[in-house]
Amino acid sequence: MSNRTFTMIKPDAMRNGHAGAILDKIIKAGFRVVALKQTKLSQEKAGEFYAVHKERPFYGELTEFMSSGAIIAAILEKENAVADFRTLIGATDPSKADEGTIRKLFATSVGENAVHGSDSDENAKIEGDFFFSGLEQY
Ligand code: FUP
Repeated sequence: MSNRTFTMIKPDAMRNGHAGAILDKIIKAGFRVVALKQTKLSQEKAGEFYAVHKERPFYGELTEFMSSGAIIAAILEKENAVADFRTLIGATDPSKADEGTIRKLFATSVGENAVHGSDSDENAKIEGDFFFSGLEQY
């Protein structure tokens, strides 16, 4: 187990002014920041990141939304990082997310759900390397 996961604070949460509160919750939950940056994806880059969803009906909307404004990308470290982070953010659909989770608190809809969290150790590594060079991961 790598003990690392990858997250993005999505454009909705950035626009709504929730980035600081979300980072605070993440750090207070015991995650160490390995790498962090603010950036903006082109629709092409967003499409590359979400290539696994290429055939899904929401792919166009997803890549348009994810390239609609600034995001914060980060690699996080903690024992059992992938599973614990997904517990912290809650269900993909915020209306189904548990009380106190980041998506319950800050997300607006299933499409604009405030944060991303990797779903496996393998994807955490791929996604972290998508945004950060080895030198930027400490
Ligand atoms: P998650 O792992 O919780 O981020 O969820 P998925 O990998 O299933 O979906 C990735 C992103 O696709 C979601 F964050 C939002 C978008 N999505 C939709 O817009 N509609 C859906 O029905 C499912 C996902």
